[in-house]
Amino acid sequence: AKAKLLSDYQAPDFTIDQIELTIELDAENTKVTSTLRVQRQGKHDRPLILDGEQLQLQSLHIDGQAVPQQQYHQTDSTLTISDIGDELTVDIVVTINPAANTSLEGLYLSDGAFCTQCEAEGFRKITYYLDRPDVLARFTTKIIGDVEQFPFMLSNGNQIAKQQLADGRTAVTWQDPFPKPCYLFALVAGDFDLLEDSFTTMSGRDVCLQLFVDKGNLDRADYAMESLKNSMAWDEKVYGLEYDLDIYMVVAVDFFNMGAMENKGLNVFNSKYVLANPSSATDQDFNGIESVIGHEYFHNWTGNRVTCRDWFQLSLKEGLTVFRDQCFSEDMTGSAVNRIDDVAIIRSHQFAEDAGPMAHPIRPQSVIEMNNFYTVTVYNKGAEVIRMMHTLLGADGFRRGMDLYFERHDGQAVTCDDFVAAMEDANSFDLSHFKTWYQQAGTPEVTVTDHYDADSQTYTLEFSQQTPATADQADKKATHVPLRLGLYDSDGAALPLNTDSPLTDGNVYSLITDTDTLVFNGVASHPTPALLKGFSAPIKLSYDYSDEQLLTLSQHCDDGFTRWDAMQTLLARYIWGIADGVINEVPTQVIAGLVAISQNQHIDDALKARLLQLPTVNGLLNQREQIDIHALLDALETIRQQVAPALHQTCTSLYSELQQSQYSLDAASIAKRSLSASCLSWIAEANGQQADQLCQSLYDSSDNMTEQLNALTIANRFDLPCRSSLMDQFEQRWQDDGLVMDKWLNLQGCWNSEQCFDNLKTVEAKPFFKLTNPNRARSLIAGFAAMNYRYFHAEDGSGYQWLSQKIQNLNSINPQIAARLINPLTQWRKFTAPQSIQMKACLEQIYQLKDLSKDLHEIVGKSLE
Ligand code: HT7
Ligand code: ZN
Repeated sequence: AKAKLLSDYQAPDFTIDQIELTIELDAENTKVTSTLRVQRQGKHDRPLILDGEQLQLQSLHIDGQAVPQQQYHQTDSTLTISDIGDELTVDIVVTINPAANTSLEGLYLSDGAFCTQCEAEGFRKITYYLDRPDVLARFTTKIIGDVEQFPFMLSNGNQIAKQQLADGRTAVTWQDPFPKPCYLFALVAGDFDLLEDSFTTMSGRDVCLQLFVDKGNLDRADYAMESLKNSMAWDEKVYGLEYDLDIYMVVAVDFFNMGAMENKGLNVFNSKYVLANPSSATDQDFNGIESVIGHEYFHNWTGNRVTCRDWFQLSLKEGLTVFRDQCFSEDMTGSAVNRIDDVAIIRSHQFAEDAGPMAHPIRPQSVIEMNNFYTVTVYNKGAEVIRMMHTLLGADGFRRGMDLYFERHDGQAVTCDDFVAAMEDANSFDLSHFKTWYQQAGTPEVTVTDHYDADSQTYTLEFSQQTPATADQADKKATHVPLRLGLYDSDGAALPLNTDSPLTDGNVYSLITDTDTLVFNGVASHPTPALLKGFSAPIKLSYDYSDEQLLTLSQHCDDGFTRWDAMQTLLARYIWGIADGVINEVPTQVIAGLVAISQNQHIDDALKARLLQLPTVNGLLNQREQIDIHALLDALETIRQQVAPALHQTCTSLYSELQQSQYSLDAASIAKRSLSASCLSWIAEANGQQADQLCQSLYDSSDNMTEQLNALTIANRFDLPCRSSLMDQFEQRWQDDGLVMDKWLNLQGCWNSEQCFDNLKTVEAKPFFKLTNPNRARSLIAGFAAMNYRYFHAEDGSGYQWLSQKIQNLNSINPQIAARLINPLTQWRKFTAPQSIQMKACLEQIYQLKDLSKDLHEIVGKSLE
């Protein structure tokens, strides 16, 4: 397949301003009739080329006349109609087979319910159309089906008619008043339980809220509904944005490739991001629901009212909407740890992508399969880029920019440049240099050195920046890096920042050139600098901190992220020292620092839980090249064993203090459960027998999934004696509930045991494991390949072969999921031999597959280049 280039963008030759769809539901033979009102754009005589895949064309008419065969031409992916006028009505009838659609793109069946997924290019699997986001049409959709089987037949907008047909079927018609690209089209038909509520907007309109869930799941729908109402109120309060239709529907389905989809007025969700109650879902699941419900709701303005001109602009809606959902979650929980968790994703996943074979800027320049570009770079680094603009302009300036963006572009399909221009124009702020972030892949590396002059009481920071070459681009330019700074004395007290250089609000310094110097005056002694407070830019920062400075920052800094970052830096230093064989032991003052944190009553529980965690393997992998993975894993084990005895006593008493008699979902209770899990894991490291008893009794006595899963996770990680019986009890209790069994599958995947391969075989044969269900497949496969480092990287290559086999199976079932799950193999260049050689051999084998999907072809091809 050929790559498409951003630079080749051309406005469409034709537009469609109105589409009438009639969809007659049938599992194997759905009939789709469409009437398109088409207009030629500009003066040209080019033919109308519609997109379409896996469609059986039944008839084609223009302005009521059958089109003769010589006037049209079909390929696998297009329908070309020549010799047409400037304004025409095209009637098309096709048939499709939803039951055979395991790709979960287009119209498919999810456990008996019809459901669509059209972003990015799925509408072309439903009918012939101009399947591109800059063609905006008003949709009227008639759904015809058996009302007994499908009591709910839903589409975008408002229901305008319902009739019983002569043949006994029912027709329900929906009309969406807002013009939209076809990727926002949705249809759902099935039998559901319905939770209804309402929201009164700031202008006093009542909006009906409907949440459709699988039968019997109403007791798991309340939190999603609450989150939806909170999102609606938040967008009004923070951005003055009100919902625009009279009805907002959310449907939860079990078979879904991603988290959710923001179709206008009819969101379709992976049931994982809707269904939760305390006994079936963890605190983390509840968080996920709040953020995904918020995310899809916020898309109504950032994505739907203003959409993307082309798919290269995906970050226009995704980066911005992730930023908005992150701010929403921060406001809801009021906690610093949200930021830490967001940064952990960037460091463990996005930095890897930036350094790997699929590196791309947040606005990619070349794409083969669009589905491969729904990435942590476009989403999460994209959100960091928006956050940097927020940092530079301040909250009020950013809001002015958003207001201008909507004033200029409501109802349009636009580019990232249009967004930045609105921010610039609303604030008279020059972001032209900042725009490198949209053009350049790779993680900038900023190095800082300092110098203190006691005589003049000046403190000087010298900055230099450099972005390493990435797979897609060799030459890099300096970019605009906002660094939020702080200076601290040896007791950790914040010092005033006196400098002649301009700092923007909140002590933000802009590093713009390759090198620069910043001088602070009136500094009484050599301070400790904090150079990236709040992770103010998605960069790697290096400064040669002493252990004492890191301990000071971790104990006292007024920024939660910096405290966590300081501890992580300190621990990583000794993990690498041990892995490299340079040292054998962690210095006692580092261990004492951890103990001090565990005993510090002024640190809130949520932050303390994060401060007591060791750096993750993924995070560490992004700090070096050519890694001996087993040496790194051994070093992590060594450091755990050295630290655990010192933390044992405090963790034991903290653990018992943290036990709560009653379950509650407020932030303080969640923080207690989180810290209690950190403590339990240190106890397990120090004393397996004690942990065995604690896990067993926590599992037995707890009434909520968070604690039960904490017990199970620790039993599994440390392979405690209670593991097997707890896993069996869990299976007995939840075997009919796929969503809950995903947790169990994930634990089986990451079981660090010699029996793990035999165990995988047993687990794959379980009736609840289905490779066709993305949640099931992901839980087990990613549990193994992305979390079970010891056995995925087994010396004999058997871990790589296991993954490779799953990928080969998934290639024909669901290419999108196969392309996501192959990721750990594509990182082969990171590792030393023999791992790198074995991983590469698996990729080469996959590359030879007959019928390799476009998705895998692009990813595997690039990783072998
Ligand atoms: N805008 C959506 C992106 C998406 C998607 C969703 C579900 C299944 C397949 C998908 N492909 C692309 C999700 C979002 O960012 O809100
Ligand atoms: Zn999104």
